[in-house]
Order: sequence, then structure tokens, then C-alpha cells
Amino acid sequence: MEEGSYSVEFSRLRRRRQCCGRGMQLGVLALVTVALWAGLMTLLLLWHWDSVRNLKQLEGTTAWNMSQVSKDVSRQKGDQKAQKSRAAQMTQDMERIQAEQERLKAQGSELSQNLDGLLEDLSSLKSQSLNERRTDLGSLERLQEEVARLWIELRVSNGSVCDTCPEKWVHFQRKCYYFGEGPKKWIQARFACENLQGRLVSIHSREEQAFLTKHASRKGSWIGLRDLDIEGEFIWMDQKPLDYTNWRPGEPNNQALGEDCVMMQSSGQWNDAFCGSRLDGWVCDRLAAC
Ligand code: MMA
Ligand code: CA
Repeated sequence: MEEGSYSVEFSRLRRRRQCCGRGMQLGVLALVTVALWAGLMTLLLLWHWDSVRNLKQLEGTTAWNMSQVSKDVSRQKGDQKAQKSRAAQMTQDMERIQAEQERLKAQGSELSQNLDGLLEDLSSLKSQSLNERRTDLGSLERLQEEVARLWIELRVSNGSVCDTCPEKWVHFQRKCYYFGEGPKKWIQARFACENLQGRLVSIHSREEQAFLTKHASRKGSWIGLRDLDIEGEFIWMDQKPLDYTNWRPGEPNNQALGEDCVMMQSSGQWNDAFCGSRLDGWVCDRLAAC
């Protein structure tokens, strides 16, 4: 083959190849583009479906949550209502309790008043019964003494000699006398006589007084006369009336701090003196035995 015809053939071939390659290239490009578009669309579709699914899920969850919330709200409303009615009930109860408290308070004060009244009655009854008992005891003692005195009278009238006295006691008429010595206040002298089964002396006649004056201490002696309860109202220890007196002129004068106990001076005359003074002498008496 000639060189000219060969090159023409070659360029024809190249042109043909060029022509066919480009078409293929375009076809491939189109295919790739379609494939890409298809893929993109698929991805988009998938994304869309996923989104739709998610959205549906979200919708479902939201609806459920909403229903839960509405349930909660309605429950809370119910609770609130119940609480309100409970609060109202409690307020009512409180008011009732307060009213009850007031009533009880009033009742309590009334009761305490009644109790005070009762306590007062009780204490006055107590002191009344104590006074009555004291009076009864005094009357009983007086009766006992009267019986003893009558018994002695009877024995004397029957010829008995009733002049028996304990040791250290001195007999005079129907009584025995003890001339105590040693410093004592009036009340101590009273107890000393009681310890000797006697009593601070009671004087009822001039003869008795003369006997006592003869025997009594030169320094003065306590006797059983005092005006402790009512000033100026003198009472003998034997409860007998003040039927004889031997006051020193100007006595009783209830001097200074008050003088409620009576002493017999060396002269035998009486003087009201301060009960707390300590006198060296004190005289006791008791009935002589038969
Ligand atoms: C004393 C005392 C009185 C009494 C007077 C009398 C100073 O006081 O013994 O009881 O009345 O003397 O002067
Ligand atoms: Ca006096």
C-alpha cells in the first residue's frame, strides 16, 4: 500500500475511534449520572423514610407523654381537691378542738373554784373538829378530875384518910405540892410538873396561898396561871374559875414585851411576868391519894 492511502486510512480509523469513544464516554457518564442520581434519590428516600419513621415514633411518644401528663394533671387536680377538702376538714376539726378546749378551760376553772371551796370547807371542818376534839378532851380531863375528886370525897366521908403523897411532895388539905428548883421558863416548868404526874399549881383559897407562901422559893416561883390567849383573861391550869387572887398592888400590868405568865414572889403575892424569864422556883400540885 502506498504511503498516502495508508495515512488516510489511519486518520479515518482514528476519527471512527474518536467518534465511538466519545459516545461511549457520554453513555458511561450518563449511566454514572443516573446511578448517582438513583443512589442520591435512594439515600434521600431512605432518609425521608427514616425521618418519617422517627417522626411517627416521636409523635407516638409525644402522644403517650401527653396522655401521661394529662393523666398526671388530672390526678394532681384530684389530689389537690382531696387535699383541699382534707384541709377544710382539718380546719373544722381544729375549730371544734379549740371550742372543746375553751369549754374544758371554763370547766377546769369552775372545777378549780369548786376544789378551792371544798379545800376551804375541809380545812375549816378540820380546824372545827380539832377545836371540838380539844374541847372534848378538856371536858374529859375535867370530868376525870371531878370523878377522882368525888371518889376521894366519898372515901373521906366513909372515914378514909386521903393524905397520901409521893416522895418529895408535901401534903396540904386535899392536895400534894412539889416545890421545884432550878431555872426554868414558864412552859418548861409546866412540862416538868407534867413529867411528875402533876400540874403547875392552881390556888383557890387564902389558906392554900398561906401554905404556899410558907414553902415557896425566896427567889420567886412560877404558878399555873396565865393569860396567853386573851390579854387580861387569866386561866388556871386546873380550868377552875379565878375565885381567889393575890396580886401585888399594881399587878397585873403586862409590862414591856408583854407579860402573860404569873409568878409568885417571895412575899407570896402574884405578878404577871415575861413567860420566857427563867425563874428558880416552880410549884406543882396533884390530888392526894387515899
Ligand atoms: C418588873 C417586872 C414586872 C413588874 C414590875 C413592877 C421592871 O419590871 O417584874 O413584871 O410588873 O417589875 O415594878
Ligand atoms: Ca408585871
